[in-house]
Order: sequence, then C-alpha cells, then structure tokens
Amino acid sequence: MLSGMRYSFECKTAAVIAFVFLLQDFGIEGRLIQGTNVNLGEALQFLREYSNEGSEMCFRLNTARWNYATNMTEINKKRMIDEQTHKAKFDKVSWKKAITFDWTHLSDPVAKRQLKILATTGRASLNDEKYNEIHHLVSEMKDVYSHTQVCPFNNFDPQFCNISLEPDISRLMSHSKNPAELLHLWKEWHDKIGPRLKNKFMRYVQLANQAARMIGFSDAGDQMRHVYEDAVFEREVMETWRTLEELYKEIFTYVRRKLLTKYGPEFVRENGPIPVHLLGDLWGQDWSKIFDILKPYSWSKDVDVTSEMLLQGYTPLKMYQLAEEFYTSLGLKSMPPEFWKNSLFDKPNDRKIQCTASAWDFCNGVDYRIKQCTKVDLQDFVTAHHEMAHIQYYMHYAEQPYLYRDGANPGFHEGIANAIVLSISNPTHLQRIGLIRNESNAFETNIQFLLQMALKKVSYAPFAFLVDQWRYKVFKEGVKNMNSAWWDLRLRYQGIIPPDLRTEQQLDPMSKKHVPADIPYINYYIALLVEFQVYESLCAAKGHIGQLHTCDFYKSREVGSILSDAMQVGKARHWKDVIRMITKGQSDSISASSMLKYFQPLQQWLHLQNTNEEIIGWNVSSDDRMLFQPLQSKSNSVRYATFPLIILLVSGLII
Ligand code: X8Z
Ligand code: ZN
Repeated sequence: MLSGMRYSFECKTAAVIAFVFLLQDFGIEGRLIQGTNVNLGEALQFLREYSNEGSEMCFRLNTARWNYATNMTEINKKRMIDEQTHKAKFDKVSWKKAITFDWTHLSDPVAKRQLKILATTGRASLNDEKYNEIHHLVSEMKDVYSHTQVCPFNNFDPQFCNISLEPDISRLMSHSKNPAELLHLWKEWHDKIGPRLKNKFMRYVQLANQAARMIGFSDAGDQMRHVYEDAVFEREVMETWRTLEELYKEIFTYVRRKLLTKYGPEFVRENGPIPVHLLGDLWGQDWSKIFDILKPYSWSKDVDVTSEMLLQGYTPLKMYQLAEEFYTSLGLKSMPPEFWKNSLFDKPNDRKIQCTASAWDFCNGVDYRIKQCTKVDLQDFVTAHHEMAHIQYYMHYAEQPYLYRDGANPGFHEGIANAIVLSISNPTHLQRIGLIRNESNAFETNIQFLLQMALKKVSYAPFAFLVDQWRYKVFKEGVKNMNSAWWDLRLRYQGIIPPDLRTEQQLDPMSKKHVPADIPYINYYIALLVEFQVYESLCAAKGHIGQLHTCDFYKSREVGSILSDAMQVGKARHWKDVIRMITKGQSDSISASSMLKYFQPLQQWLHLQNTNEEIIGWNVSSDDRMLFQPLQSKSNSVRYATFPLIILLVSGLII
C-alpha cells in the first residue's frame, strides 16, 4: 500500500504509434474544458507556483494524516480534517485557474500535460455547495463502512453485536469451515452495509456524473478511465482478460472439486458456479486463505521460514535493514536518516494506531516514512520490501514537478513493488539469504508454490477487473437494478454466486470499501499485469535461465538501472513509454502474457488434474440467476413456480 494524497497505484514504429496516440488523444481533448489564455509564460509561472504550493500542502496534510494514523485521538482527527478541508479549497482554486488556459493549444508539452492533468482531475467543477456535499458524502460512507459491526454466529443479543471487519470477520471468513457460520457472517456484513449506504451512493453517482460532464466527459466512469490517457483502454483491458480466462477457469475448476469434496453437493454443484462465502474472504478475491482445503500434496510439509527468522534473531529493525540491503544491492538508494528516525516499525502499546502497513512521501525531498506494526514472520518481511519499493519510487521521482510525482499510471506503484516481491519471496531468494536451508527442487514443491501464488493472483484477476466494470455501468446507465448488475458480472467473470437470495433493497458492491470510499479499482488489475510484465523484463535483464517463477534478481545492477530509469520518470511521460523503457522496446502496452508464462507449469498441471471434469468453468442454471434477478422478473418466476401449486389446490377443492 502506498499513502499519498492521491489514491494509493512502451524507433520508426514508435513514431507511428506516438502519432496515433496524439490523434486519439486530441479527439478526447477537444471535448474537455479549457479557457482562452495561450500565454506560455503565464502558464509556466502558474505551474511553478502550483508545484511549490502543492508540495507544501502535501507536507502539511500528510503530517496531519501521519499524526492521526499513529495516534488516533480526537484532536489529531480534527487537525487532519481541517487540513483536508484546506486542501479541497486549494484544489478548487487551482482547478479554476488551470481551466483559464487553452491548454490543448500550448506548444510546450510539459506545460500542456500538467494543465491537462489539473483540469481533468477531481470534482472542482461543481459549485461550492455540491463540491462540499460530495466530499461530505464520501466521508460519511467511509465512516459507516469503518464503524459497521455485526452479530456473532448464533447470537443476536445486541450487547454482543460488535464484530468488526478487521480483524474479526476477515479472520473468521478464512478460518471457519462451518458453512452456516460463513453464511451468517457474509449475510450480516452485506445486509448491514448495503441498505445503509444505498441512498448516499445514489446521490454520489448523481454528483460525480455532474462534475464529470461539466469538465466534458460523458460520465464519471469516462473521467475515471481518462487517467490512463488511452482511447482504447477498455478494449485493451478486455483483451488481457480474454487471455487470462482459460487459466482462471482451470484453477476455478480445481478449487470447485476440492470444495465439493469438503462441503458436499448440498453446497457446491459439480459443474456450477461457486457460492462466494466458501472462498476464504467476503468477496471471493483471495483464495490462498483456504489453502489448507486446496493443498494438493497433503503429506508435504511447509517450509517454516518464520521459525528460522526467530532462530536467527530477526527483529522488525533487522527486517527493514535487510530490505534496504536488497535495494542497495541493485544499486538503488539507501534510506535517508529521516526515514530511520521517523518511521514506525513496532506497534506502540500506549496509544491506538492504524496498523495497515503504508509508505509515506512528505513531498519535501527528505522525509519518507513507513508505518507497519511489524511481526517477525515471512509475510511482514515481504511487506517490508514492498513498502520500501514505494519509498524508492518516491525518492526517484522527487526532482519532478509535483504533478509528475506519481506512478506512470495508477497501477505502476503497486505493480513495481509487487514485481520486486516476486523476486524476494521465492524459495531461490530465501535460500540465498539463508532463510531456507535446503531448497527442494521437487516437482511437488514447485507446484505447491505456484498454486499458492495463483490462488492469490490469478483468482483475484476477475474480481479486480469487474469492480469498475460495475461502477462504469452505474455511472453510464444509472442506478436501476444495480445489485443484479453486480451479481451478473460476478457470475460472468468469477463464476460465483451469492449464498442466499439478493434483492434490489441490498447493494452488495458496498461491501467492498473502495466503492463507498470512491477509490478506483481497475488500478489493481492493471497493477497485477504490470507486476508480471516488469518481473519478466527484469529477469531477462538479469539473464535468468529456467522457469520464470524461480528468478531472483538480488544483486543485479542491470535490474537496478532499469528500475531507476523507470522510476525517475514518475508520471512525466506516457506510461506506454515507460513500459517500452522497462521491456527494452519489446512491448508498449499492458499484457497478460508474462503472467501466463509465470504460471505455465501450473496450468499444465491443473489441466491434468481436471481431466475428468465435465466442464472447465461453469454452467449457469436458472436457479443461479434466480438468486439475484431483479424483482419484476423474480415475481414472474415466482408466479410461474406457484402456478402448478394453485392448480393443484383448486383441483383439490373441486374434487
Ligand atoms: O486495498 C488494498 C490495499 C490498499 S492500496 C490494502 N488492496 C486491494 C484490496 O484489498 O482489495 C491491496 C490488494 C488489493
Ligand atoms: Zn503498496
């Protein structure tokens, strides 16, 4: 996770491609709001001031946010809210100024690009009343989300109804093997969240659309996609999903068989979709949490890296020092003294804090921090490397103007951090740093490792892909039948169904924080693709030979140099240029082929496991759809279903 003020995530041929982009981009730009001022000097002056004031604002806001996150008192909360209000005002003033320029016609590409970003981002186009209203709505929705609590299984006594999402519900969803308890938790969470947020969300949709249309977008979904600066973005994303679908269906089929064996046909149909509550979390997004059920070789012992870490005297500080050593081994930067002085690696006992790990940029070129309630285990060791990758990114683009201090696109920060994690968390690396003593090259060990990764990454892909498909549809087509539209996508892409009847009274997408919190989700899907693309390119640069998932690029200066060049650019260039830099000209767009290559040995193995299955994937029955069809068709179905009963009763009366 990264924590900034923005939501935190590539020649003769090249010239032709660039020209095509310009044409496409111009098509969009023509519609977007702009003024008449073409004075380049004034534009550059404004942008210099904006960069300075924006950095200052970022420092103040992030200081207030840090103070609250690491000491959750009422006074710190108030100070943070004050700074947020201040920032919202600054954004509005800056937007108003930016749209006085005729930015499409400015000759200087740097000024043009920055003004375009400013003019097309945010909701400052709304009048003051509505601008405040939408900010207030989102913060109310976030509040409801974070304060919702549910009743424990088999106990609706109000005094015990204080179970929160984190850590309680999440832990139970991954640990409980009692389908009645899983159903209870799933239903409680969804039934409490959705109805409470529905009206607020509908008003939010209305306002977000108004804001977007005033800038010149067709709706708020169009505005959300525009950050990718790619006229064919949706089509390209869909193509990547088509490439991944086959692998997803293989793993889905394997998992369904294991769940059928565990829970029986009463819960899982042999050729059907999977009820979501059996998959390890509330959303069916990370199946690695139920690896105990899915493990193929039950006799094989997991390597206990955590014990080894404890044995070797690891501490949170040592974990961060080792993470730093990994980056310096590539020739990347050391952490500055401020990092070691101000970061928080241990959970304090004397105050309440937000424990989610995060990496912070204070926008002054010296102050970078990580907050993590670090436990000495492999998971947190990996997280330490992940968070430090964000700090590396921050430090590398620190010289850019404020608006360019960001990932090349919103998936890059997470994608690059996770590409590094693929290297440091595989058995090759753990053996190199002495945390695994005898690396087993056994076929079973490899398959088990890849399966665990696939249950996290491949299983997640359709979810990451569909959340914003739903959001785009709502923004475009309106708020009618939103819940059935959600389940329609869940069934189509993930092959999952709700565990009980859903209606339009409910609004199940609200169960996922990013929706009420107004955080785009497609970024996570893009990050997933970028992760494997970057990893494959870095492994090629390192000269890796062998299966892709065994590659570790520790100590490779070639890798460090590619990463450094790519991170330094920040958002100053189109992300396709950055992909071109990283892949050494091999590619200039997002693609799922690296991910497929990584999982190729597993895909072969899964195919063999699934030989006797009736279908690779799922058949949808009318009963599946009945679970979430909108009321009108449902009452029809109910009518048809009860028709024979009525005849029976009537004929009984006649007889
Ligand atoms: O929301 C997050 C992070 C913050 S950026 C905790 N993630 C997504 C999720 O939980 O759905 C990380 C993985 C995907
Ligand atoms: Zn991250």
